[in-house]
Amino acid sequence: MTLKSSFLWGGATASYQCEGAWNEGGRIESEWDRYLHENNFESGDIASDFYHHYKEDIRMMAEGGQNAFRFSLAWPRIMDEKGNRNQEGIDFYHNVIHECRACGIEPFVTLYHWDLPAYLADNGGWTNRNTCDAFEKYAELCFREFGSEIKWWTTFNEPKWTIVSGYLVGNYPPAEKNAQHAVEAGYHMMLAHAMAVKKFREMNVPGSIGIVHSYAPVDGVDDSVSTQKAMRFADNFMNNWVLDVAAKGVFPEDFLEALTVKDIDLSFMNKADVQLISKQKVDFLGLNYYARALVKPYSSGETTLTVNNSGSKGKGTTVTLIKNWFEQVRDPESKYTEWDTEIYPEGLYRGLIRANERYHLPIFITENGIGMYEDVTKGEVNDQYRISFMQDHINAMMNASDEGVDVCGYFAWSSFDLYSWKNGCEKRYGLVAIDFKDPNLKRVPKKSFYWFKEIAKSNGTKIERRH
Ligand code: BGP
Repeated sequence: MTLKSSFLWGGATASYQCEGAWNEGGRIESEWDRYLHENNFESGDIASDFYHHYKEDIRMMAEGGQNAFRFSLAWPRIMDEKGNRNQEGIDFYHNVIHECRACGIEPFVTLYHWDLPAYLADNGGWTNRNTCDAFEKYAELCFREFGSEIKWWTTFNEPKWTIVSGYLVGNYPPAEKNAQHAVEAGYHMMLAHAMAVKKFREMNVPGSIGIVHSYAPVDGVDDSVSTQKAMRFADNFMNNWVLDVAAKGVFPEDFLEALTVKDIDLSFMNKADVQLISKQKVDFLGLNYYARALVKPYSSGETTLTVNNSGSKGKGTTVTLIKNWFEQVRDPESKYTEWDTEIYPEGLYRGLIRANERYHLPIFITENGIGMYEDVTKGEVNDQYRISFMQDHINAMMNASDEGVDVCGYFAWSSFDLYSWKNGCEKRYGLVAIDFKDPNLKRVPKKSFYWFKEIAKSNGTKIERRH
């Protein structure tokens, strides 16, 4: 079977990771600027400098046969500390959208890809319910400003990773290890999502709205009852608190119960807000797929959550173990990247089938890609590994589509090389190479760019099909 003719083929980016120009055009400080500057970590101050290169980059997408571009609006560029509009920032996004349209590229917009304004972080960030009100105002401004130009909207990118990393692993701002705060912040993010969807409906914005989730389909090491229980804990922790809420309006009951057992105080969940959440359902799901989660029952030890942000130097240091719930394990049969990410295309196929069974919604693959070290100084990067990775994952997606899953688009992460959170610019995902040491940030398409062009132009028929 072939994919629908309206299928979107593109690349994805995020404002902080690609724009640079962190203190230009009236942009205020974000939580990430402050965190990376204060700790002297590699930052996205310049990144790919998309702010000044957007025309070149968007034209290149069109030359690469792409018909869509996923990007995020930066809240700190659009609104100042008093909640007033920043015209220069708004104009920038009008220009980006205009360029997309001029090149035949469908803009696919994320409202929030992690760049929380720093002044809101100072007041408790997502642990403070006021941040939900501020987000609603920001979303309203975006809908009013860009509503007539955008068909595809998403509220949040990956609530799961930003919350888990920010409040449990402690490797993203606000760099805490505090389970109570993690739950409060995650809940408020889902409430803010629902408030934005409500506003979208009330304003009769043309187009559709969804959410983007970092989807980790859960597999178990065996079929035992204890493994199945561990899988349910893992699924609630990794997926359901975002997807069930966005698609069905409910928090999984057994998850709330398990949190209470862990002494989490849920009294902040007030009735009116829970009711508001229950009424706001998305039109579609955006799923970012990098890897599945293979789990076994919890055996011993304290809760440990660590992420490898050091590449080959930190290989094997990633641990996800939640006391009394589950442990994530490595599959000895699988290949892993230098950053410990399993390469497992079948997980995408199975995950899509499950998501379709549970939610019956149209689905976009909003991110999929592989992070590698690459020498971009010696002409075209011959990234055959990326081509194989994408070939296998697009094949998996098409197999799911053949079985009736309504897949509407595929976005490669990333359109071009950009800044990777805490990993720096040397963890490369792009279809286009950027030499970050070159003052002009020269762009050169990689081999995968040309391969993807043929796939997009053929609407997937050039994928080598395997079951
Ligand atoms: C997703 C994020 C992206 C991007 C990608 C790759 O979780 O939505 O922003 O960064 O993963 O991850 P990383 O940069 O950590 O390798």
